[in-house]
Amino acid sequence: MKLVIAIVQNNDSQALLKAFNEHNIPATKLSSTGGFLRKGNTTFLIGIEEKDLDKVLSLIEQTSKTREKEIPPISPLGGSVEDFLPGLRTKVGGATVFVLPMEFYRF
Ligand code: 2BA
Repeated sequence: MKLVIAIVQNNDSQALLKAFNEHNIPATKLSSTGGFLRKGNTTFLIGIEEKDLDKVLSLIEQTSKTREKEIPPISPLGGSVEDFLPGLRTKVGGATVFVLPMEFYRF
């Protein structure tokens, strides 16, 4: 068996949890804090058979991988921020994943 430890951004955690539930992947969700930025993130513990590993990694990638997003046009001046910062984009998401060999017991 394998233990997958996946650290994702809080914003992606609900979509990932939904995907795990839809695919009958057992998961435990923990609130965690990044040691460098000291911001909240979410850590999932997933205990699975080796045959399900690719599916789990693919779900994490689909919901949480780093991608670019347009910053919403909000301006204190009343106009659109895009008027003076056209096409402003930022990176969101990202997953750090560890896969460990595991022995599984349930008491
Ligand atoms: P990421 O590398 O995408 O890491 C996101 C979060 O994943 C980290 O949050 C940490 O909670 C976890 N993580 C990443 N690598 C890990 C590892 N090898 N072992 C255990 N947990 C790990 P933060 O620590 O708050 O880091 C946030 C972001 O700051 C990192 O994004 C990276 O881009 C940057 N960063 C982290 N440490 C850095 C350093 N020493 N110097 C420069 N940048 C750093």
